[in-house]
Amino acid sequence: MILLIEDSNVQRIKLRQCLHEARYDDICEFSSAEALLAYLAIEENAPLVELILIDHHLPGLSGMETARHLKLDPKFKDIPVIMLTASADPATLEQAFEAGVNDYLSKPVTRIELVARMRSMLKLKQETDARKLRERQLRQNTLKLKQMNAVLSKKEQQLLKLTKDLRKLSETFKLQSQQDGLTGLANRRYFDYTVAGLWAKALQTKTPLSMIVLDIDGFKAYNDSYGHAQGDQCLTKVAQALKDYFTGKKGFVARYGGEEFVICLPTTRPETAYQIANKLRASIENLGIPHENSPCHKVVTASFGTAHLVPQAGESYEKLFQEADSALYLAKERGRNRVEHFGTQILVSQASVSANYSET
Ligand code: GH3
Ligand code: MG
Ligand code: MG
Ligand code: MG
Repeated sequence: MILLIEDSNVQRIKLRQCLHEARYDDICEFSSAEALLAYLAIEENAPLVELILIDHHLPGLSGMETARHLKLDPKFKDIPVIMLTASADPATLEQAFEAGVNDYLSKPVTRIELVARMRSMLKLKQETDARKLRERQLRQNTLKLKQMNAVLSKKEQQLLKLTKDLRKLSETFKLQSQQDGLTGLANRRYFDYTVAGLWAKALQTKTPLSMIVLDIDGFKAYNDSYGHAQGDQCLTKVAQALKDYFTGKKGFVARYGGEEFVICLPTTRPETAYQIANKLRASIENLGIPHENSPCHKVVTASFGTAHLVPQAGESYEKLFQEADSALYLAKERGRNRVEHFGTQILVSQASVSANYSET
């Protein structure tokens, strides 16, 4: 839409005629700047305006003053203004351009000149509008991108935390699947897994393996006398004594089940395994846990069986365990709170075990 502001009816009709001839039909006419401003003040009108043709000499606000007024308002500042003036003296024109007038036409206006100026102004307006639209879209896209980035980085952080939590959980599960809940020692399952590995390695390197099995004496009676909860505490203390002994030493300790524990010692001589078992036996006795109804003592004790072999193809670590278990059975039979070795390799009595064995 083109706005035409001209106070002279004659001029207005002439201009309208020119515009129609040039196929500009969407024209809105005013006879004063005030009427124009009132029209523009209605919000929905301004976006429709493509060009303003304004006479310089008007009653009230002049064309130049109106241009200044419009250019100060962000809503109208991009509407091209062509001023129609009878006096084209340089000083007036300079003022007009300073005020924000985009172009001028000298009166009397010719159709050719009018159309040429209008075309270039309308082209400029279209380009300005297109650029503003692109800028607006760019701003919106940048904003969207920023929002998406923020969401993404939040999601990324959540994912990282989730991964960390999952890893922690999986470590906890792994530990739980390997540990005995009461004593914190390796459980039977992890014992089987680890000892199978130690056995395979010993078989490959043709090195010996020793095993110690121990079982608390009269533990049923202990539970009966002191209660199951205290029985648990007793198991924990015995397990701790085993852990303490093996801290910094080779030897894989596990709770085999109930009040029975097992230790696997790679590359260890039978005498050494026997001596270690005796030290463990003494340290359990020395815990001094009262056991009034023990079948062999007044404190908690344990019986031990040891066994030793160099793994052979076709055998399994269960053989070694069974031999150590048989020796344990013998220790129970022979009065408890003692160590027996499977087979005949060790014919040392407890009394003759010297404290100077090297534990290798
Ligand atoms: P022995 O000297 O021949 O080994 O006799 P014992 O009484 O120690 O052996 P027995 O096999 O008769 O009893 C073992 C007891 O150990 C029975 C069982 O209730 C108890 N026990 C097994 N596991 C646990 C446990 O986790 N906590 C407690 N408090 N007791 C347990
Ligand atoms: Mg006039
Ligand atoms: Mg027992
Ligand atoms: Mg038992």
